[in-house]
Amino acid sequence: MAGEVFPDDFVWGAATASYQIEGAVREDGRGSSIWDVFSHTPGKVANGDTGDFACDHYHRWRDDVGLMRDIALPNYRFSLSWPRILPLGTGRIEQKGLDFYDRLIEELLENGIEPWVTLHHWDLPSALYDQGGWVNRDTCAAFVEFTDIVTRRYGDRVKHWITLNEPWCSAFLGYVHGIHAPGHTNLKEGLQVMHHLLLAHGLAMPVIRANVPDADAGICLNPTTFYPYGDSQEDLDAAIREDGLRNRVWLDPLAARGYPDDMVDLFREIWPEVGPDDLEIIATPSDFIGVNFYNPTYVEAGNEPPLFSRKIDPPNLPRTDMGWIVEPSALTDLVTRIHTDYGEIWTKQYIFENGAAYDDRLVHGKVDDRQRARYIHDHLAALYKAIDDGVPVKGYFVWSLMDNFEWAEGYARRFGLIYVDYKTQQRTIKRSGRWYAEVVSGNELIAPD
Ligand code: IFM
Repeated sequence: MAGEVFPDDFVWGAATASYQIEGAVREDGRGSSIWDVFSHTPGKVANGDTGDFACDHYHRWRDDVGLMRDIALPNYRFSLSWPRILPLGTGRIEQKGLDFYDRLIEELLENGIEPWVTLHHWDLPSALYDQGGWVNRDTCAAFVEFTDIVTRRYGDRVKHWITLNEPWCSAFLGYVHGIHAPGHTNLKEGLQVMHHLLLAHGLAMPVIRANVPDADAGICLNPTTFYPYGDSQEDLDAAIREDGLRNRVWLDPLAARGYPDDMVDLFREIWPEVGPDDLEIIATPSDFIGVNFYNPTYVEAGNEPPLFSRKIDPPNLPRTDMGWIVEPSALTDLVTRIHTDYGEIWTKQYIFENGAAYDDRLVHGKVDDRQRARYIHDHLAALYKAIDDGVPVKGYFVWSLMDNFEWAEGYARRFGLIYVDYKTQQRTIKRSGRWYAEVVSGNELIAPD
């Protein structure tokens, strides 16, 4: 397929997150985060990898902005490290932490690159975790304090604000499945964390508006499309339950519909404490809904509580290095569904993350990652189809700008448009990075090979 010309104002970008790229975890007064503790706990991260050095972006930020310019990147999404700015989560501000992002923002703007800032991409200050972390309602107030400080400081230059990245991961991977920090396995806690994250988002929105009146602000979720594996009613019901916990428990309250009845019923015994005004706060209007998408999920009916479903990967579909199935049409289905079901609430969707991990090799100074370019191409084609059908998707960010610390998978999984040699910290623009630069510059989808 060729010839897909995107709308003139379409936003093209690439994304990263603080703990995944910065390193310098003990420099300039930065406090500890739950990911420092988790990654240093034996057995939690593949190969014992940690974010201690990561891509050393804290020192190489200027060169990294240069690389963004080399691939003609007009927009860059990154997150702020909360413990770099508030080492204890609240109270004392670390000036050097604030200065770091000032320099980065200035450099981006001088190079014509628009900053898109995520306030919280999982690196919660350990001091807050010690007081209960996201299970403790007070963490919402701490998040508001952090939001206030950074939006006052950068709001004259940063206009795009994303409150939270993928709160489903913080709540369920972090507190229920135990595979992300802080590594708990407690469903009741996970549900309370879900509610507090939504509440923190709702409380932060008016603060962003007050400090940055012309802000474009919202939250970024990782919803996905669930397909029943078979034709039975049981498989369909299992898909509906999965959709409830991954998609509707987030989207419905944000869209002022409250928590979905089927989920409240399913988890009745352990449903979180919800204050009298909480749902109204969570439903504070936002400017967009951010969507991170990698793969759909197929499910059939199963025996395991609480969702009584089993995930099945159809054997005919290709997979990335993460083992995730590749099915781009699911992205068309997802953004179309969000528009159909929630279109009167959000008239803008942004794809804030999409991309793939492949086993890249640096050979004679080159990385020939045509599989990644193909993955991105096919997802952009799927997105174009939805846009052409009237779905208001206004932008697309590749995950990721560069290879980085892939959480529990450590450095073994590479998602970047730019290859990072972690021993030398040398960067090499991959074939996909050069191809993406051409797409962005022409505002048109071109064949990757
Ligand atoms: O690396 C992560 C990112 O931090 C959040 N979204 C998914 C990516 C790939 O797993």
